Amino acid sequence: GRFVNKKLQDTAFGHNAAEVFDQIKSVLILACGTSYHSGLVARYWFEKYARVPCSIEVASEFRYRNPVISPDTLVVTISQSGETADTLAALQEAKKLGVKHSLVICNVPESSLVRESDLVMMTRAGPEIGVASTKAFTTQLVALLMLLIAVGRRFELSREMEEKIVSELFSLPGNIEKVLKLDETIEVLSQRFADKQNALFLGRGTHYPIAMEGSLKLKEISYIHAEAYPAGELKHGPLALIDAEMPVVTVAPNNNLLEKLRSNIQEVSARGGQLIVFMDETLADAGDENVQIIKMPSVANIISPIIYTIPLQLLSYHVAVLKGTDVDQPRNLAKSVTV
Ligand code: F1P
Repeated sequence: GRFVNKKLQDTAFGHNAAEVFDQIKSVLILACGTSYHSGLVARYWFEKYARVPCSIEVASEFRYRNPVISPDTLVVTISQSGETADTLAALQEAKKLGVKHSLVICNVPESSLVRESDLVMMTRAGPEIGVASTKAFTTQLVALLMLLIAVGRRFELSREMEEKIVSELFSLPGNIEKVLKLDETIEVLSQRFADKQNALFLGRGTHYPIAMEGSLKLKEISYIHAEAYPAGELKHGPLALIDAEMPVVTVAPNNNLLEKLRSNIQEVSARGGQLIVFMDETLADAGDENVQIIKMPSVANIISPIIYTIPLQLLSYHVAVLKGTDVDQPRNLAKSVTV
């Protein structure tokens, strides 16, 4: 989009953005559902790359505990529709508690959250036709990377990292094209899910929220009970569930957490669990009878959450099509939850 230029201007977020960004001491993210998951990824980014103190909560819980919040916090709401009642109520609660600055990442310009926020970043993903957020999610992540640059500059984001983020953003279209070529492989893979009642998703670091999002998509459109765990939590309970009837989807990009993830993969495979591992092509091996490896393009850590989301979305889509559920209009769900 038009905000991705070499010199990201503060004004991309609103005319008084520079003034706001200069004052803030921390970031608080509030969102629901898929939008909450993009916020979870952003928390890793803000803290890891820029040392911006960042907290996040599901907006639907925020107002029930009289949160302690400092006025120089930037409240960032994230919402595809801009009409999610809980997110709106959380923003209003934050203002009541004295917060002075708010920013929304949103896909609908004429929405309530846009009206109620000081600063705005439009995702411009185009209309989300289906109920379940998909392209809204990946564009939220892009918007959050741009916010990381704008806010992070005032904290400890290095010049080098800033340039890296910009150049990796430019690499996204080409990498996404590559991932979309996996569509047929994933369609075949989806057959392994159609008769299953449960599935588990594992990830670490920024890819734990991606595992959460993969599991939410499977629930929303394929009606398969799915849970996501940080891979390290496997041995603290969920391992008891593993058998051949529980496919385990693992997101394993090329980063320094991969070695730890490998031992989790062995834990599952040794118990007869069926593993599907989305893995960087430069590291992928052949797998074994219990482990199916799907080779992903090798990408920089900073953008891999965006890239690894796509095969998980495709997987839910193909499982839903196989099961004959309505991909665009899942039962019981509304496009924007306004009550
Ligand atoms: C939040 C959300 C979506 C989900 C569904 C119900 O919406 O939980 O993530 O896919 O549509 O609402 P929003 O605040 O991002 O519009």
